[in-house]
Amino acid sequence: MEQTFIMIKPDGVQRGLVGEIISRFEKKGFYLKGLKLVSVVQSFAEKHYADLSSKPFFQGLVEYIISGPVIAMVWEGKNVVTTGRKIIGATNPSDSAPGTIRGDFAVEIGRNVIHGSDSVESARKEIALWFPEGVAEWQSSAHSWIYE
Ligand code: RTP
Repeated sequence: MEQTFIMIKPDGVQRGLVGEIISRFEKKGFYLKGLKLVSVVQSFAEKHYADLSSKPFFQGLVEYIISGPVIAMVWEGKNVVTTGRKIIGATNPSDSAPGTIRGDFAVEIGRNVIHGSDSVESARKEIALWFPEGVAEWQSSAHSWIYE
């Protein structure tokens, strides 16, 4: 099944939103396959956001990501990349619908609480970058109650 990389950014950790965010993905019917608290160093943040290195906000983005620990996660499920982005909401919290994580908990684009892979291909790359040790293999006993 499809997997995605989800990161709760430093503001989400500092504001105590970790449980709330995990709960939303769990209740939806996705499976947690990897989870760790990480203090990101600058070179690693630059690697994760390499595609944005030419953007004017790049330096501020890197400083934000290394400003405190983050929660790195791998979630698995049907269409989890696209649906995960819907659960997260639009990049700019001013445009995120109420009911989404950013719509409910964020105001500023530079403090938007959470990251989610934007495609199956970037999910594959991000999972390899953040979880070189691999992720857990397990099957939920509720599987047949969630998936037909
Ligand atoms: P993410 O990678 O964090 O899930 O966000 P995204 O795909 O929705 O947005 P992306 O364009 O990849 O931007 C990555 C993160 O950079 C910050 N950003 N700041 N000041 C700005 O104009 C600006 N634009 C983007 C946001 O924290 C965004 O999530």
